[in-house]
Amino acid sequence: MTRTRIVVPCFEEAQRLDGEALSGLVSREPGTDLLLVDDGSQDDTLAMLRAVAARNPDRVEVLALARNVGKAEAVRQGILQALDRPDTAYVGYFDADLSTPLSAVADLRGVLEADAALQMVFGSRVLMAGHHIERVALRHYLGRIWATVASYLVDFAMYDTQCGAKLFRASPWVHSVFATPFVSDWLFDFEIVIRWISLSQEDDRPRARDVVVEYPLAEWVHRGGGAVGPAAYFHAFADLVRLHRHYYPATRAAAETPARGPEAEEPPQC
Ligand SMILES: Nc1nc2c(ncn2[C@@H]2O[C@H](COP(=O)(O)OP(=O)(O)OP(=O)(O)O)[C@@H](O)[C@H]2O)c(=O)[nH]1
Ligand SMILES: [Mg+2]
Repeated sequence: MTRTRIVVPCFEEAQRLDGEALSGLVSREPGTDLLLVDDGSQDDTLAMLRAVAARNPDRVEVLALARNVGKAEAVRQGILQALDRPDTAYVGYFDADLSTPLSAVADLRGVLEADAALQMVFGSRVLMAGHHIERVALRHYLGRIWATVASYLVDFAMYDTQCGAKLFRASPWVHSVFATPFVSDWLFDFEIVIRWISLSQEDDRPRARDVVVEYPLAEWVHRGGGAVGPAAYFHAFADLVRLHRHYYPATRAAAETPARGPEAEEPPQC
């Protein structure tokens, strides 16, 4: 059976970790395994992760990083380890606070299963009828402004780049996106898209807009108690400058390149 492997990056999460929920996912979903990454925490996080793995030895593994490297690098190292396993069909990451419930893993996988052309599905926090989305208002509005800027920069519409629930097809293309460290930390979710666009100038992969989709989550609840404070917005701005320096103008040119294949051809003249 092929596997879905979910990376959960954890930094000083001893107060928020829900071992029952993590174990619950692997009992409920025989095709989904967890890769819990301790990002050099000084609290009891690592011991708690190891306890979850001990209860589910074949389904949960722990990657213990010796020092704190930040979420982007912790996720990247976890994803690379998951992609190393030959039976991994899908790989993704979910935030440790489980603001996105783990039941969403199956929903996101369903999107990739339904369309073999898709490479990435991003959970999106869209408040709409029938969906339970609880966000802090200020963060929601700042997120909307950022998503508008980000959409402009990559030349296609995205609603929510920052949600900590994403799933990818375990393909060589996706592997190449995670192969080297990100230049950003707070904006690495967005850098994933930028990188795809940049790499599409070097090989024959399809355009990002044809392989990335967003999925409106059924539930997302702000948990609080995390490390995101006002300083995060300054870090994000510095990341944006770094992204611009590192990837522009290659990304701009690639984003504006017409699609390959029949749909890219000139429409017939009549
Ligand atoms: N802040 C932070 N988070 C990390 C780091 N390494 C891994 N993470 C994990 O990244 C995920 C998201 O963390 P944050 O971006 O800080 O957001 P948050 O902690 O959910 O903050 P809130 O939105 O206030 O709940 C969590 O699973 C963290 O444990 C790190 O160095 N710093
Ligand atoms: Mg959170």
